[in-house]
Amino acid sequence: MAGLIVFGAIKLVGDILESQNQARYTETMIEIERAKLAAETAARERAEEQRRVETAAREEAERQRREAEERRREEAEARREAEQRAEEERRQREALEQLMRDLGMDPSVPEISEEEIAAVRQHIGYDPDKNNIAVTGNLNAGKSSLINALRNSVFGDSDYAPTGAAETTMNRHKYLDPIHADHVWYDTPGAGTPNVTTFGYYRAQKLFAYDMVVLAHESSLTESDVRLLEVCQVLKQPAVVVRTKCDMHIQNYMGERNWTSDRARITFLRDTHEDVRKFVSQSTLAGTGLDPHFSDLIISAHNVRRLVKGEPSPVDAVQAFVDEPKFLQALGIQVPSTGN
Ligand SMILES: Nc1nc2c(ncn2[C@@H]2O[C@H](COP(=O)(O)OP(=O)(O)O)[C@@H](O)[C@H]2O)c(=O)[nH]1
Ligand SMILES: [Mg+2]
Repeated sequence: MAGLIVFGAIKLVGDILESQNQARYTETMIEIERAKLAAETAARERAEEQRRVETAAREEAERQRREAEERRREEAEARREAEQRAEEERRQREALEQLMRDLGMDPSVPEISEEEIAAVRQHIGYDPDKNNIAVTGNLNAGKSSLINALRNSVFGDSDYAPTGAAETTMNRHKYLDPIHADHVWYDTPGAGTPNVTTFGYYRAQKLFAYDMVVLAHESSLTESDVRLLEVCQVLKQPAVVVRTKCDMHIQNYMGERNWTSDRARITFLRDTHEDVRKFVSQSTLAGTGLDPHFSDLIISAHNVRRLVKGEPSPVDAVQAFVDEPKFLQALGIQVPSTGN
């Protein structure tokens, strides 16, 4: 009996120990499982982190590659544009040099030296404090009449510029202006010099010495008028082209075609603008980088005088102002208020 009890006790102890072992074992196993899980999670997270780092590195490399490619593309584009610009400039230079040769200039030498300009200015009585403006154009173009009108000088005045067929200006003449004190006018002989190039003419007339040149012509523009303007443009000399005697031209349109003055005026103005458009469209300045556009200001000496005196425009279509206000503006003269 006692043996049974002892056995029972031993078994009980054994069972207890067994179950304790079992519990410890289970706990251990759980811990091992937990540790494994934690290790796996950590490994996964590390792998995940590693992937993130690699993806970021790949994306960064891709971004840098794209940026470099974009830079290369921009550089290539800039190179192409620079080449195109250089090519365009080369073409313009060649066209300009060709134009200069056509005008009688040598593109390889500076045209007129500072010394020559200074010497000529001294000779003609150039006034450095004033606007020195030369009026040039063919005989009978209306140059002297224009200079008288601008200064409101009338026949009989001591400084009246001689006009008319018999009164040709053989030499250059300087006229002070009592109305526009900061302007000096130079009447030029204007007779064409035969067998010289346009630049030869420009040089013989010493037009380079003036601050501005008024190129006066009377009826249609001619090739030589436009060429002279081109010399001024090439040399960057301010120039104003004027078509004089518009009253006479409109009167002629009326007489020849038996038209009303209104119709004659409209048609004359239209024809003149068409004439200029034709020259602009055929201009050899195209391609040289110089602007082929120019104005051919339509004026009469009578109206220039009226305007200078502050008189209003006549209402009659033959006499009414055309471009006279623009002409004065182009000369740097304040246009008087005329009340119309
Ligand atoms: N109807 C008219 N005749 C003018 C005008 N301007 C000049 N004339 C006349 O044209 C002729 C020549 O003018 P002139 O000034 O001597 O020309 P220049 O040789 O260029 O100096 C003269 O008989 C002037 O009276 C104008 O605007 N209208
Ligand atoms: Mg004259």
